[in-house]
Amino acid sequence: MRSRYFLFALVFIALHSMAAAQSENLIINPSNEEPIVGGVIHGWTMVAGNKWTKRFSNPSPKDGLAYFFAGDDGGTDLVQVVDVSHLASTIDANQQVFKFSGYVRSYPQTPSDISEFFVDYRNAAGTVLWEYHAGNSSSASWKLLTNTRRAPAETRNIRIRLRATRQAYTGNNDGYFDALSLITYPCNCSACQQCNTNGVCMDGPAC
Ligand SMILES: [Ca+2]
Ligand SMILES: [Ca+2]
Repeated sequence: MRSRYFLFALVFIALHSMAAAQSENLIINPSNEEPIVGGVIHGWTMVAGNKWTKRFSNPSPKDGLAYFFAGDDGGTDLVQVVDVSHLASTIDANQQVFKFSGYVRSYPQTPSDISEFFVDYRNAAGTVLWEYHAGNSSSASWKLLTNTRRAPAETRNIRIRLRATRQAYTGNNDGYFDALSLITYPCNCSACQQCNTNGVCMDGPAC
């Protein structure tokens, strides 16, 4: 019996340390599930367009009850800036990895509207040091777009932009977004290894 308790304790410790190594989702309101108050989507800023809201159906959400929808508006950007300055020491040592992921899809129509993600790694002055950009205009299903990247040294915040672009002159802008995630973890390479730009430990000459 004692050995069984010991095993439980080991499993608990292992799960706990895995959770500690990888962060929670750093994005606020990542799936557009929080209530919209006074026209504001909590955690997000409308940089272009002023009709961003929730959409609930036709098509169904990827996650939860709602997703990000730009409304009856042409070209639009919804933005959130994630502060990562508390990780400056491991970022500047080229050891901090970020994994972004999110889902996009469009309404089935011709021409079909476009969804794009921009993930901008920026220094304290707001200069973009590196950018992930991926988009989609196919309507078949929710499509996962993801990127894993070692943050460039001097990164202090990560700006996430959702850009929906309507292809017809009028009507709804049907580039949709849902289930976003940004997590972070240290590379944890051995002493002779280096963390490459994809966040993978590679043997150095001393290994
Ligand atoms: Ca959702
Ligand atoms: Ca449309």
